[in-house]
Amino acid sequence: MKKGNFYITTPIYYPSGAPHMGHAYSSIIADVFARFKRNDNCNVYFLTGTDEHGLKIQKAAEKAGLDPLSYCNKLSKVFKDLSKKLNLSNDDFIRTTEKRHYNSVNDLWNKLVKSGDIYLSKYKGWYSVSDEAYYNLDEVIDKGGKKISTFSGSEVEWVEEESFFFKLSAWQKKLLSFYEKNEKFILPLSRRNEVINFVKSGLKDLSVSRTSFTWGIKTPNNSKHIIYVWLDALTNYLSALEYPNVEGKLYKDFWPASVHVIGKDILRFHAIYWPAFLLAAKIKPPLRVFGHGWILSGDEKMSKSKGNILNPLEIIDNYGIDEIRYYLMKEVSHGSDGNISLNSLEKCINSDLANNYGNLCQRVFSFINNNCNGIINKNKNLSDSDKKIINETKLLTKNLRDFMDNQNLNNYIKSVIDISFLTNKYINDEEPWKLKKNNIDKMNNILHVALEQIAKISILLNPIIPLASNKVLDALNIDPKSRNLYFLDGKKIIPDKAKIKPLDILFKKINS
Ligand code: ME8
Repeated sequence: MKKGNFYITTPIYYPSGAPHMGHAYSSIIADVFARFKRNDNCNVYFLTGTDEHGLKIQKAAEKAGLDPLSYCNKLSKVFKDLSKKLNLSNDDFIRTTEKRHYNSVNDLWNKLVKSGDIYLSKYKGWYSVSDEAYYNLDEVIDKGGKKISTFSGSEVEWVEEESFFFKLSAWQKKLLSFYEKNEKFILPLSRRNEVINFVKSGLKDLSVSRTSFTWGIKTPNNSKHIIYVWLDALTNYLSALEYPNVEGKLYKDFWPASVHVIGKDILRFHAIYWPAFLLAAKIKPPLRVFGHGWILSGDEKMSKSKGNILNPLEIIDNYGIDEIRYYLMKEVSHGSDGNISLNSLEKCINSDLANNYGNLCQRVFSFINNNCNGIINKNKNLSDSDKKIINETKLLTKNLRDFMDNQNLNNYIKSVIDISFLTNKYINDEEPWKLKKNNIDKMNNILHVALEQIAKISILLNPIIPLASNKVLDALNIDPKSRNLYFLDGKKIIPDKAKIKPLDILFKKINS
């Protein structure tokens, strides 16, 4: 019996240039939660994809000398390839140029028209093509002769054109009461406060169509208008579930979404506009929006326009995908921004992966393979120190599900790596190699406890470093179907007679 359904999404990426670490970061976070929930026996649907309409993409295509669709076909593939390279376990990859998405956007638009939430008027104000966002007059400043958004730092242009509007102002009170009723709709809590303050300060109606360019989805009843790219893009989360077929299995199982993982720069769209559109269309809003911080290079957001990009593909080729996944998840604090560098990446690989988890596995496996023919029989009487490490591990694992349910990945990893550290210490203190001649029963128990510890740590690290942890679990002869979190409820993983296979070095230490 599955425990429940869990629908998790990444932002769909603008294929307006090469992918960078920020993209990799958003995707890996979502993948870790998806894998954890699968290991916890949930029915998981994990979605990623590309956001292909709007002026930003139209301009990128023009610059590349291609028509927009050919351009998107080419660039969307780059992002799809990246998802493989990042070892994402996504169940679907959606493109907003697909027919299924058009059907879904048209239906949502029609619902908003029908509910009386859309009206025709004229937009006059600032627009940032790079953010695909409208900004209020008080959000724009003059900098070096250019008009800049104070929110994002990107350049804005003055726009005056006929436009359909969504009555966002009418949703202010309803949104505030929605946030109040759903305390964990926005995590971390600091971001929730940001959003609530913004909504309290007053919401203006939102322009939801453009007439000055053509690359997008036409409004159903007026082909002069292109649907605002954010209304188009956000709907991808429904399109992938075959919306408007609300009687279909995918939609029934997975809507409302469990978590939209996003970067803090796109919080307004997900935490204000999206629930307002959905409430207006009488569709349940998602259960959670998790806004992670930025990856910084120096003190600036890493982005193409700033030219301070660490290329994820190059780094993966040089260091390995598990290493990058671990580093990004461990070192960058999830609520706030984090600086990354090759130097701290190397330190992290050495300290946590090579010297801690890798070393633990290697020393226990080599000893058992070299001295016990790969077989360890557990005996009855566990010593006090055996019992102590088992109990300490129980304490460290107590809150793990809770951490993951609240997207507190930093504390999760810290607890797991502490278990590995404790287990190394236990082996150092117990010195099983000294017991081979005189107390083989005690030695066997220590090694058996060590194997059980390694199995637990490997299952817990599996969502973060799937390749290495699966190598260890293979060498422990643990069936892929049994690599789940039942041990958190007291189930043993390693049989009393444990047979292991040889294990290659997991992580090479980097000498710099
Ligand atoms: O925003 N650090 O797409 P996108 C951390 N198409 N995260 C970063 C980052 C950085 N330096 N730079 C970007 C879009 N990101 C829209 C999404 S969803 C319906 C539509 C994150 O390709 C950014 O915060 O510009 C966002 O979550 C994601 O990468 C995609 O950015």
